[in-house]
Amino acid sequence: MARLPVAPTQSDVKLRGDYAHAGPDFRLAQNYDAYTPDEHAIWRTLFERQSGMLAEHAAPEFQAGLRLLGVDAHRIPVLEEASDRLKRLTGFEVIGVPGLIPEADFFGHLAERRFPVTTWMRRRDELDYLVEPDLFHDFFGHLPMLAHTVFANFIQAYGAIGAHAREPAALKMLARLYWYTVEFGLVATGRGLRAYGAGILSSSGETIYATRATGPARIGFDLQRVLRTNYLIDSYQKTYFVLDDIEQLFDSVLAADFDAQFADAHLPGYEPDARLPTDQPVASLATS
Ligand code: HBI
Ligand code: FE
Repeated sequence: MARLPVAPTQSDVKLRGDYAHAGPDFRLAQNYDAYTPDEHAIWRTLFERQSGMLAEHAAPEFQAGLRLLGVDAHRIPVLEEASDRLKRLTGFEVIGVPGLIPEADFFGHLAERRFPVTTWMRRRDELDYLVEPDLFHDFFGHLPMLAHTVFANFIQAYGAIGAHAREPAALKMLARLYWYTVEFGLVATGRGLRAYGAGILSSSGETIYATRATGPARIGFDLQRVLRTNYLIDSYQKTYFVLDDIEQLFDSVLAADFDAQFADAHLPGYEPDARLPTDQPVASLATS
């Protein structure tokens, strides 16, 4: 799965995308005919593996979103087709990008209801893990939830907050929020714990781990706690935050005073495995 560096543009990961041909806002045309038969086959392998896990592990909103997008298991999706569908559903547009892009550009796109999707596919020796987000992670992991209006509204609001935040400490807090929700979020349902995070649902190992394993802590979502919690980029998470429902995410962000939160951004963060007396543990796991 893709594990994003905290500050992608300052990381020493060598980005492999075609940045030379991207536009000033990092847009890159998909160049669909350049995908090889093996790349289509890699898509199919990943799609079949992950979609088989959704019924028992994914939030109902994610499953519904994937159906609404009408994705074909057998070939790499055409971004413009998905974009047309998503635009009709929630007004979100899909644009191609070479990979990780600078935070300011990323936030700017989200704030304008555009979701950037990496155009290249991982190699066959990277089915289970890669450092950068690729097409499978971005498309399969992220687009289904963007077919849900409240979630789409949350992403736009998140982008708008980020577009106004410039201090590195504030960006660090926003990265934690994205990480623990959009990438690694869980939600409680009447049928047990389910994942809605793209980092979880684009990884077969973490899909099981996040929803079933006894090791990690699962605690009730608390915006301030999330904004202060450091995360791990090269292993499964030690802590997952659980929403009561998707609306809670948008509501808590709408109600929050981010400037007050950012004022504390210089304080040391909680460790990824911190356990606080105020944490509300969620006991139920995924049930089939
Ligand atoms: N760029 N393409 C892409 N995808 C991301 O998820 C992404 C990014 N740039 C910055 C970024 N994420 C992070 O800084 C998040 O914390 C927002
Ligand atoms: Fe992602």
